[in-house]
Amino acid sequence: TITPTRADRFSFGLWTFGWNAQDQFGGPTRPHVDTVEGVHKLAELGAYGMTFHDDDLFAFGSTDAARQHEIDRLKQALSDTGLIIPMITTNLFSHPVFKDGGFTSNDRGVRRFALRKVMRNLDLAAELGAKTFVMWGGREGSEYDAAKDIQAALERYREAVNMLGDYVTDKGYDIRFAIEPKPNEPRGDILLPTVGHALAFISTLERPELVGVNPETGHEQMAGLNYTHGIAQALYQGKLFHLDLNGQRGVKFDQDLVFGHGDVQNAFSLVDLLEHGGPNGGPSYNGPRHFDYKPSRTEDPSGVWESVSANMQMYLLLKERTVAFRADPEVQEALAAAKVAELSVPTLAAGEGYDALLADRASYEDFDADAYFGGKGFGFVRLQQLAMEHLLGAR
Ligand code: 3MF
Ligand code: MG
Ligand code: MG
Ligand code: MG
Repeated sequence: TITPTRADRFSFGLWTFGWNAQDQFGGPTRPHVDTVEGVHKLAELGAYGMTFHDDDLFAFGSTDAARQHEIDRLKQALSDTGLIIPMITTNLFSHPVFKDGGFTSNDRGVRRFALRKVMRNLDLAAELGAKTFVMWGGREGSEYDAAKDIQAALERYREAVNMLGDYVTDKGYDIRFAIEPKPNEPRGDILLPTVGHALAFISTLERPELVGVNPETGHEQMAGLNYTHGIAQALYQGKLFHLDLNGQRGVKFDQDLVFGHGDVQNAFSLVDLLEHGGPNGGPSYNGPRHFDYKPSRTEDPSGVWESVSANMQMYLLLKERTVAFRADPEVQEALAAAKVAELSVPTLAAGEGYDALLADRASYEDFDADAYFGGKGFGFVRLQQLAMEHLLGAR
């Protein structure tokens, strides 16, 4: 079935369906969507959660009363629908004060203000029961190498995340952080541009266990990378705390298309990984299936909700296709022929060290590299063709 239910754990950012379609080259093509309407619509369409930036819910600079009013309206809508808030994030990129970044602005006053804005939003995250706090540092970067000391910027980033880790720990909040990498846009170059950069940075922190990643499909693909590989490494390192699913077609601006409307092959392998843990098992992902996309500027309000449904349907269609792929005996045979499972066999025998390997003549002295495969290939293309036939519904 491709009808979404709560059990599928689909969530959407308030800024996704809420986008009024204003871009750098033109004004809005649609009215703004009210939070309460959005929550009801998501619940009706089968989502289980909504996420937001502070500034999506209440405008930057709102009075305490105006802020509270919006929080109260949201809480009422949540209790009326049963929708939850699995993740919250802070906007450190829209207001002009953040033009050179938040945590890593060259200006120290901005950095202190950014920390306070995040702390206030962490209190709200705890109040609403969000378990993940995403940090997308869209303005943390530069256009000009001479204008930014990258090592100092990383040190300030580290200082910020360390202090925020102290804050949630001291407050007893059940919240973990997820850093969202992106290579560029809006800055010419953004710090922590890929999953790999973010993972390396996390290992330098004082509380690395509190911090993981929130990889976005399009962001990795903007860097020319394989999203499924990035997600697999994040899972392998126990760092896949959250994710942003969408569609992207190649190395260009951040398109934020519907999930599966970009590189559909990669979307297929991704869903297979998330649902089944990859060809050899291994950890799969239990968190929200979160969509961070933009309903295209061409769409009217009904097209917005159709695009919301399209994300969930694409995910469920791909899930169906991956189940069929795995159940197909011909695929199982092709997987075996390709030795996909053999990669899970340790290269050394149990307890074997380099002495035993050195003593094993078959591994080297008698190993005939030229004759080894006897002209036989791995059959990876046949396996991929079977995957494509399943993806296209031809099997
Ligand atoms: C930009 C993004 C961001 C982040 C968001 C999450 C506005 O390309 O992807 O969306 O996902 O800030 O916290
Ligand atoms: Mg995102
Ligand atoms: Mg994005
Ligand atoms: Mg985006």
